Amino acid sequence: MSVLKKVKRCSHCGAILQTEDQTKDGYITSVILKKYPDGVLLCDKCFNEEKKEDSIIVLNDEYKSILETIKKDNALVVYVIDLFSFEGVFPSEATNLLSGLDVIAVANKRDLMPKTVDDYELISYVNHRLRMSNLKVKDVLLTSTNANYHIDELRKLIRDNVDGRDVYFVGSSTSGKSALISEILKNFENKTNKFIVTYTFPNTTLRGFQIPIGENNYIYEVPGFPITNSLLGLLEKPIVNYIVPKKAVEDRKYIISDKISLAIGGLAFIMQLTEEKTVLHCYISPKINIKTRRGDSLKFFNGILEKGDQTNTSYKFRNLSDFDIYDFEITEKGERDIGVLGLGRIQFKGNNQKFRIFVPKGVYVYTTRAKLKNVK
Ligand SMILES: Nc1nc2c(ncn2[C@@H]2O[C@H](COP(=O)(O)OP(=O)(O)OP(=O)(O)O)[C@@H](O)[C@H]2O)c(=O)[nH]1
Ligand SMILES: [Mg+2]
Repeated sequence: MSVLKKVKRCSHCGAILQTEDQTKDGYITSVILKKYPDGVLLCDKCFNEEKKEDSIIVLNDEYKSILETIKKDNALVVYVIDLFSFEGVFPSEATNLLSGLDVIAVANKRDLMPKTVDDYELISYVNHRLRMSNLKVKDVLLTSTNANYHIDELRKLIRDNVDGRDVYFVGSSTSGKSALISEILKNFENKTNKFIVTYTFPNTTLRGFQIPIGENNYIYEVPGFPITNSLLGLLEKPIVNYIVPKKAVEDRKYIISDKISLAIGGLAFIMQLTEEKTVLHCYISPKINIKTRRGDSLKFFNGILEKGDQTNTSYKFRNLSDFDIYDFEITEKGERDIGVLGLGRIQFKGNNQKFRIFVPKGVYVYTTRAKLKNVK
């Protein structure tokens, strides 16, 4: 009897999928092919390219022009990082343009991280992430504007390093630059005969405050990097209020396996493709419901999307087709994080797991060494 079999192709480049030769077109890991015989599949090459593209933030010319001005000015850079929503805030275009300048890295929103974790551990993590950028970091400081934490220290660090130069606060939008500057100004004595004014950056239409700190030097707040790869930049305002925690997030613990998957509201969905159980520690705003379900997992997540609870789903992402799908193969041992930019992070012990993760289209999802080493 003759046998007719449909040939599977990569949905992106069209190459015929094959599992034998990694160097040839259409190569795909066999476990993915077996697990999803009917799914839409990408060859490994297209899959990896897609992943890279999604994490890139494109800076417009006006923005680049500001960074060039900072470079020419040989200014002191205060690089503000949102400690809660951290990865993906280093657009390489920006760090390249700022390379060589003195940088003070300020990891803000310390109050959202657990109190039980010591600063040393957090600083070591921030240093680890900064090493991957080209920045010449002179010091790292953890701050919180809400808890008035290390504001005096920041003032002092700037004073000790300014050396008559201009100071530019840069960082992604919503990292807390304005909040930090206004805290600093609470104890600020203007010893110059100039005023604080709004200022248009040269060759751009972008504006910020100009604060005189010496006869010839100023503090400037640079408009934030766009956060179009974060849920904070992609979701509608009311739901952003639910995903941004108001205080330190507590660990919420769940077990998943190839039979049990996990939904984080209607905003992210995690399936495991390998069998052994994994304990997931979710550091996500308590206002977002986290649920696990055994069995037909996609139906489960689809059900959540269809229900459309306004506190846990976005009207912009209501169908599975509105989600990007990533497969992560965890090859490292030890504590790892999976992060969904803007939503939070999920910590687990690396054990050769393969995860399939659904996130709203365009959102950056990543895996790194865990931000916190010890999970209780
Ligand atoms: N929990 C917490 N929230 C903070 C902290 N600092 C700032 N925020 C909040 O973060 C949000 C953004 O703060 P902004 O100071 O406006 O951020 P920005 O970096 O100036 O943003 P752009 O001007 O858009 O680039 C606001 O809702 C602040 O209340 C902090 O230390 N802890
Ligand atoms: Mg601002």
